[in-house]
Amino acid sequence: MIGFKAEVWADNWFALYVNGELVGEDSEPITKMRSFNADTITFRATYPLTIAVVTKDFIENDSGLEYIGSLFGLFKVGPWFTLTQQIGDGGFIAQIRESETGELVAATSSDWRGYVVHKAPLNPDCEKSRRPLDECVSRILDEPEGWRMAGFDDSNWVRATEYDKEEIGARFGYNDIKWGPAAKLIWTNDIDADNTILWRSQASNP
Ligand SMILES: [Ca+2]
Ligand SMILES: [Ca+2]
Repeated sequence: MIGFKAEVWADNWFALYVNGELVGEDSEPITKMRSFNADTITFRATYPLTIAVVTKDFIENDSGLEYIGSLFGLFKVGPWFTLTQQIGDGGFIAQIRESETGELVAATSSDWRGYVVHKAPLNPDCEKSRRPLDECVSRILDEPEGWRMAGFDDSNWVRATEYDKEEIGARFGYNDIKWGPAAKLIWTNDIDADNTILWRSQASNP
């Protein structure tokens, strides 16, 4: 077993699995408003690493919207108030180093593959609806069996799309980590509607 250090920033939440085991998750709950913290997670594992991550963009319910019926995202004033109710967006970056040598062994990039299990709204014109659960359409899938394990076939999953800081609006905790040039901000090609994504990558002994 070797010691590793993973650094992760997610808009808004993540859970990290290595070789099928949960090694850590976002230290702030997804329900915390504007959760843009970075996390450092240490763990021990044996090469090759099968890295599996769940990322979630915050949504208030299956409509895919956030700040439903709220004023400036601060407090609820009633189901008729839709000023800041919106479709939020996601984003995610991670890098993993060997603890002892500091050598980078994994980093998010377009080589990562993703599978969207919660997509909403499919009809973005429902964004200011007063009845979003009735009017926004979602597509929700089960997690595929065994997707965190080494032998899982992810060849039909989509390749990640890389984004820059401005496109994702990466801030706060994002700036607390020294990201190596190999680590890219990723999501699928739809940062708005794709809310919960499963990600996979592999790392072998460098
Ligand atoms: Ca978000
Ligand atoms: Ca969203």
